[in-house]
Amino acid sequence: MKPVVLSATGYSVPDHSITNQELVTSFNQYVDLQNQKMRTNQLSGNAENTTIQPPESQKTIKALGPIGPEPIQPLLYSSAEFIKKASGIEHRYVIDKEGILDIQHMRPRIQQRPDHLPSIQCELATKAAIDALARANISHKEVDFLLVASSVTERSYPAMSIEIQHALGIEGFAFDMNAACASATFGIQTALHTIQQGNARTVLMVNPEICSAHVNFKDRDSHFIFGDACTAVVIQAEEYCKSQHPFRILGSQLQTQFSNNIRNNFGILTPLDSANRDSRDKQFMQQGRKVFKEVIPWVSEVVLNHLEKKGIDRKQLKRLWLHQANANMNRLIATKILEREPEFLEAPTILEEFANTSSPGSIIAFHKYHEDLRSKDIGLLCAFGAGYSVGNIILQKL
Ligand code: CO8
Repeated sequence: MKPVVLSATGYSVPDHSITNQELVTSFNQYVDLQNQKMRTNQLSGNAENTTIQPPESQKTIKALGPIGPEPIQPLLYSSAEFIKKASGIEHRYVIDKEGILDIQHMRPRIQQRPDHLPSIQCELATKAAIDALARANISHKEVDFLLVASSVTERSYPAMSIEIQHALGIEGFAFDMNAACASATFGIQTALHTIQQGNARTVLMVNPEICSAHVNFKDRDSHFIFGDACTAVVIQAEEYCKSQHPFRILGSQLQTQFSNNIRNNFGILTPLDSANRDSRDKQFMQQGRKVFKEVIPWVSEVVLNHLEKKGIDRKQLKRLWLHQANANMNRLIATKILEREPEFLEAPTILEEFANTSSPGSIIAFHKYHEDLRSKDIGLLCAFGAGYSVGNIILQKL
């Protein structure tokens, strides 16, 4: 088989960013407002008619008092300390800060662009792609295949990839694919096989994600989880590689297993169901604790099986570039794989700055922490998420 390398990566983020404290301050103001409205409704005897209901995910700390037939379920405050401790997240980049923090709105304010202008994902992807191409030391003319691999695309057709291909002036072909948070690893395997079959020499994969558009910023359990970003990866037949830090792809393995624990409903069919267009399930929903418990053993097992199949001992792993959803989850997965607690550089996290960006997460971790590895060092890029889906790519520095 033709040797194939991951030549270089790049990334881009939107201009706006939000700290945990900013997010929590706005969320808690929203909580105060809702609780005040519920209390007023109760006092005026309108409790049954109120349209303000606590989200299902919110639990009660205490009832506000014996002021109506039913105890009022007040919404609970969020906390920056909880967010940091439970997830490792401190900050996130977003496409629109003001709309998210406005307690009357609580979602990004963005307008549809006219057809002749680049779409938002195209803009993010183009920036990341230019960064990756420069690091790979190649021109867009050397790319034969442009692949978009991401959790969501802002439009189904024309494919985002074809728009991005056009914006970059790339010839050849392009298409979009989706494997949720694991998309980038599924994309790398797609690129690897396309190159090995002789259908491309150089592939440019981009992973544009506008996660903040799907987040329910009124939901205490998940309002802090996501950020927006895009990564780009150049994958090439080794003979064409001109980059300074190439990694040969030693193997790839993908696995999927159905689960409703991370879910979003109805997609492009949403406009057809006018009564439920704005219902909670049209945004990101998850049973976070269940995901945490189920995914850790599964991912570790898939990784260890893959290593065994390739005849690689876990002690040979110098670095794990894991999906970036939760720092505690990554520490536990790394501990199972390495059979000991990892040092920071053995399984680096980028959640502090970026939060969970879905498909770009493991690639951003790779991007920031790979240049120090030495020739022949082996690392593992592993992404996992909704589906469930997991993708492993074993890499060796040339
Ligand atoms: N502030 C203060 N307290 C809180 C908050 C908050 N914001 N939220 C919850 N709490 C409270 C709870 O009420 C609970 O209180 P009590 O103990 O009294 O019941 C307590 O904190 C503990 O709650 P949890 O058990 O829920 O907390 P965890 O420690 O489990 O942490 C996490 C919650 C961070 C969500 C954690 O479970 C987690 O990260 N799980 C893994 C999730 C994961 O990896 N999901 C993958 C999602 S990404 C993906 O697949 C891509 C999908 C496509 C993306 C599309 C873009 C949007």
